[in-house]
Amino acid sequence: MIDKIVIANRGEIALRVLRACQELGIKTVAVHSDVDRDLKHVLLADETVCIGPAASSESYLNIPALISAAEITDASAIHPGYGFLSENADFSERVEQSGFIFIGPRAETIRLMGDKVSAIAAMKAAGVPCVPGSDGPLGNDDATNLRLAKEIGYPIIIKASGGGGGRGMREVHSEAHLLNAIALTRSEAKAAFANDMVYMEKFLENPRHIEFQVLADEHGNAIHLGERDYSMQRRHQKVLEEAPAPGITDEMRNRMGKICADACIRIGYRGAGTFEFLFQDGEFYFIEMNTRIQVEHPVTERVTNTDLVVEQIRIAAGEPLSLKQEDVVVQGHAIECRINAEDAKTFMPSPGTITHYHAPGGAGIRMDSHVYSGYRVPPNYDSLIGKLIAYGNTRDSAIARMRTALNEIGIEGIRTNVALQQDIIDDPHFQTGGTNIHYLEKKLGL
Ligand code: MV4
Repeated sequence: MIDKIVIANRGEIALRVLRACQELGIKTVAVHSDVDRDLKHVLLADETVCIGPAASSESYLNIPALISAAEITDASAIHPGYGFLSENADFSERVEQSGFIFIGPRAETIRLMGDKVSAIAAMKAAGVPCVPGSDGPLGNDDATNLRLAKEIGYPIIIKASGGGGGRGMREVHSEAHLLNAIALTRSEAKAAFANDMVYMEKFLENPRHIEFQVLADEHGNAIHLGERDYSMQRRHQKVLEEAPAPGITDEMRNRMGKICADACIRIGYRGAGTFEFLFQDGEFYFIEMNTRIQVEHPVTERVTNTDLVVEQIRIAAGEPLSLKQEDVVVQGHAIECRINAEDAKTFMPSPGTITHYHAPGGAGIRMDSHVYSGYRVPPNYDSLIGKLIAYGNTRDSAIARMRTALNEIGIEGIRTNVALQQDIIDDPHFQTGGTNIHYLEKKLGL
């Protein structure tokens, strides 16, 4: 049913998708920009198509060029990876209208989840616990908004419905600042997202960020694959993720996972997805749903012994899920360190030629990376050059293996964040587990 896939992405995720295709006996088309001819997956793909110049807006975000690439290679499906067009409902729609399979949810689902007000309303109706808030968009009546905030109780947060991932939000700590904050967030949202809809939530001051992985097919089956903790972040950039989340009991996992899987069935979800929650004082609060495969999917794959990209492709081909909920067992512990080409002090990208590359190995180690000795990291894209995943029967064993692997990794010629990752792995609070979303920024003195 799917015999050739266009990989509409670059870097490590393009290589990850290519490997899944090869395993399934599916032919691959690598599309690339002018500066990406030497990407590892481009060298390994069955066919390649140059789709434009270095600027993403003219290549990896160029919808007509991507659809043309599928047409001229007679492909059957397009995998969007993460970032770029992966959560663009118009792209998904145009792919399907052109007669290709979009490996992801239906356009209407992407649209529903892209708009945070409609996403929260759908989840609330499906029985998912949400943050106490305005239950819909804020109107323009000042008295109503002041009363609403008082009822919810300060501090509150104003968020843009078109935002997400940390864009378009403003905390409000007292009544005196409320109306101005609403007006500011609204005008910023209008400029950034061409959508001035905003909503209000109780501001949770010290939450952890915990997300549940789900898979749903077109035959009414949906399962969850447990949760990940990705509280270790700096300026909304995740640095390290792990599965399972420290301190989450089997009872909590099963209860919340079932709520997410049931919600998938309720909204007619298809494909891989992630429910993002804030977790504070033992309670989960839904904030957003991601409709793509995520960067950190390998930690879930490792602890559940599954292949999420293979499942995505099978679902897109109309096949039923290859596992049932009772087949999913969360076993052991996995940690992922994102390896970035960046300056250790300024966090600015550090592109350039990798003169020497040596991947770590050994028991329980997986390195997902597209780089090799002699590869030049172009300055045009994000700075992720690899993901190092360590697995152990226990969290302590995963940490010990990660420490060994970080010490073994060899990347020369560019600057990386390996030393930062070593510092986190050796941090006593990280070792205890369960640090909140503010921990890393505080540690770094920001
Ligand atoms: C919040 C919050 C506190 N209370 N919502 C930021 C990213 C976006 N997905 C939602 N975000 C937040 N929403 C309420 N009601 C705090 C954040 C937040 C955050 C969340 C996850 C990871 C890092 C974060 C960093 C700053 C703020």
